[in-house]
Order: sequence, then structure tokens, then C-alpha cells
Amino acid sequence: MHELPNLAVVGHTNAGKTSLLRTLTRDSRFGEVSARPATTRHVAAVELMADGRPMLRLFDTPGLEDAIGLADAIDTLTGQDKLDGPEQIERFLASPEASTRFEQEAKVLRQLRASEAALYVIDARDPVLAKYREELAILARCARPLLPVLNFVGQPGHRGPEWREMLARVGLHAVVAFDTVAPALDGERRLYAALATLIEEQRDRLEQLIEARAEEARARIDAARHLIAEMLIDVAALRHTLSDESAADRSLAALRDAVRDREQQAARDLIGLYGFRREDAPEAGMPSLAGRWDDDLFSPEALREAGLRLGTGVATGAAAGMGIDLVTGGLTLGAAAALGALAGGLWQTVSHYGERLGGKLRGYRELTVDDPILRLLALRAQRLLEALERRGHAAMTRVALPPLDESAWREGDLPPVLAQARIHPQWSSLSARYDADEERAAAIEELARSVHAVPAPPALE
Ligand SMILES: Nc1nc2c(ncn2[C@@H]2O[C@H](COP(=O)(O)OP(=O)(O)OP(=O)(O)O)[C@@H](O)[C@H]2O)c(=O)[nH]1
Ligand SMILES: [Mg+2]
Repeated sequence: MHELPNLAVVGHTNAGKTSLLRTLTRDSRFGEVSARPATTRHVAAVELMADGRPMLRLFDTPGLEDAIGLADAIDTLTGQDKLDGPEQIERFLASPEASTRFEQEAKVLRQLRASEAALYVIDARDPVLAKYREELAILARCARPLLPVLNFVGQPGHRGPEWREMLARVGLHAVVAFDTVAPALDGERRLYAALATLIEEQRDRLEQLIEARAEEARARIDAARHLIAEMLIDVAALRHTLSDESAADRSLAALRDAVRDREQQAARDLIGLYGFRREDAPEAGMPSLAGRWDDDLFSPEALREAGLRLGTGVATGAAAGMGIDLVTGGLTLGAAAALGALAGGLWQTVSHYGERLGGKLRGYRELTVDDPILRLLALRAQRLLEALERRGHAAMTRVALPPLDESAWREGDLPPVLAQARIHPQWSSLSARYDADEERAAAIEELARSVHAVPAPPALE
């Protein structure tokens, strides 16, 4: 195996070089990113790992600012001498200008000379100006393969096609589009594949990197599905016993809080799993299906927006989303099927229900979480997962949610394991009776398969 390839990330100031490194390393803390020019002042290295081994060393560099001035300086230093590109660059790097007026530019050129190839990051919203042509001409004198990376292609009105045309005119035909904030699902793979065509001797290593990254992505999605499935099992299995009138409302509030917290915990776990920061997520609440973060899981609006309805008039009542099961001698009656509105207060309804069923029902009354709430939990978590899948680590704003897709979770039968969870209260980690047995693990495993993720990216042609 050849030595670890060094890859410089170069380009005009503010083109998104540091952002690209954040996304490729999945590290939102790498370097400093800001809208002001000349943010990165020093070369900084980071290694890309595959299966615990470094595969590629990337170097962030300061932005190029005054390409035209730099070209003049190099031409003056060259004078009438017959020097090829690298000789011109070496002469410049040895000159006093390289440590004074063009100190930042010198860092870039020095790093490029010390690298095997470079990613040339372009803000594709910019028009193709003379200063950019000059920049490319100088970089070309370093005699290293350049892979242009079109950034900001997620923005409307970008000039990707103009840039491609200009790049082709200077002999750069391999170009990748890679928006660092919202990269295409297979963007990274395309980038490394294009790179492999430029540095043929590193092809094996780059292919290993592609494979390892794909495997990591699969494992991550799988872990995410399990996180969501476990939350749903925890909530479906949850039941609170109502002992008497004085405790009823408190019990209801406690149960709802437990469910809300569980949803938040799952959101935090998902955000952590994807390597995003806590502050990328809302402090209060999971995203609603309308893209707001502050809505409550149990509000009838949240259900309505999701196109969900509670089976009875319960949605308008104070206890929306909570079912009451009357359990006796192994018989469980779903409240939603038999119960009217809870408008009169929880305890009255429970008592009334008990009376109607007469002496046949003795035993205790339990609160459980209704199916529509399980559906809503599943929908919200899956939307968050999709947003995280599509988010680059250069993103500076909070997670933005994709539009709501039709989903099996909104209509149709719920996966049967959820009904099973309902009769296994010990499966809920939120319960004092919690007992994580093998059956629970198997239920999570099965449910995880029903959790949807984003569609697989198309095959690389
Ligand atoms: N919307 C959007 N913003 C981006 C993208 N890439 C970078 N930015 C923003 O553009 C600005 C510059 O990004 P940086 O990564 O700091 O750019 P840089 O090339 O490292 O800049 P210097 O270090 O100053 O040369 C920041 O405000 C980023 O948040 C992108 O793909 N989409
Ligand atoms: Mg930078």
C-alpha cells in the first residue's frame, strides 16, 4: 500500500473549504467557519479513517484572495527566465513576498506542492470572473491534479453549468457537485470515485474508503431504526395504574410527561448518533410535522397536521391521546373503541365506564397511550431521521425537516409487535416494572424493520 495520500483543499476565500472538511469528516467542530472572508489563517490537517485506519489526509488551507496580484508577483520574479510551473512556484515560495504580502497564498501553494492532489472548492453562485481563472492558472503551475468541487449547488440560481464550461476549457473535465450543507446522499462516494480517476495509484485506498463509509452509513441507519423502534416499544408498553380520583389527573400528566421525555431522548440520541450538536436540535420538543419545533405531542393540532385522528371524540378532550384500559382477569378493552369523550374529566369518565360495564369489570384501571400517538411518534422520528441523513456537518442552522411523505405509519395497520408490547408492560423502560428480556429485544428488532429511512441512492454509473 502506498503512503497515506495528502490532499489539499484549496480555493477562493469563503468558497466553503472548511465547510467541506466538516462534512467529509462528519465533524461540525472542525476549524472555524464564518461568512466573513479570510477565516482560516493556517493550514490544518485531518485524517479520514476507514475501519480504524487512516486512509486520506486532508489539509484545510487559507482562502486565495488576490490571484491577480499574486500572478503579477510570480511573473516579475520569473522575468525572462525559462521556468516551468513548479519552478516558478518554488522561486516564489523562496522569495520575501512569500512571507510578507502573499503569506497566506504561500501557505496554500506550499501545501499544494506537498500534496498529491487537491480539491478546488468553488462557490457555484459566483459568476466566472477573471480572478478565478487567474487563481486556477496559478494552482495549475503547482502541477498537481485538481478536482473542482462545486459548492452551494443546493442554492437556487447557482451557475454550475457556466463553471463546468469554463473548467472544461482549461482541461478540467472531472468535476463534482457537492453542497456541503445539503450533500446528495451519494455525494461523498461520487467525490472519492472522481478522485480515484485523478490519482490512479491511490485507487485501492479510495475504494476502501468508499466501502468503509458506505458500511458506516448502513450501520448508522440501522442503529437509528433501532433507536426509534425502542422508543415506540417503550411507549406502547407503558401503562399507569389509576388508584383513585385524587391521583387521576396527576397520573395522566405524569404519563404524558414520560412520553414527551422519551420522544426527546430519542431525538437527542438520533442527533448524537449522526454526530450533530445538541444545539442543532430544539431545546423544547421534537419537530412537528409542520416543521415547527415547539408543538406538543399531545395537542390535537399536532395530530390533525399529521392527518391522524383519534378513534373517538377524545381528540378534542383534555386527555387527548391517552386511552384507558380496564383490565380484569386478563381481559383488556381498548378505551378508544368503547369510550366517549373525556371532556367531563378523566376520573368521571373512568367511573362512568366502570359503571356501564357493571360488575363484570373489577380490578384496576390503567392509562395507556393511544395508537394515533404511536403513529405520530413514529412519523416525527422518521422525519427527523430523514433530515439527519440529508444534512451536512457544515450546516449552521437548525435541522430543517423535509416535506411530509405519505407513509405506511399514517394509515394502515400498525406493526403487530406494538399490540404485543401493549400486553407486556415490563417491556417499557419507563416503567418501574421494566425487565428487558429477549422477547423485548426481538420485538425491537422486528419493529426496526418497519422504520423507514431515506431511499437508497442510485448506483454509480
Ligand atoms: N448555504 C450554504 N452555505 C455554505 C455552504 N458552504 C459554505 N457555506 C457558508 O459560507 C461561508 C464560508 O464558509 P467557510 O467554510 O468558512 O469557507 P472557507 O472557504 O473555509 O473560507 P476561508 O477560510 O475564509 O477561506 C460560511 O458562512 C458557511 O456557512 C453551502 O454549501 N451552502
Ligand atoms: Mg476556511
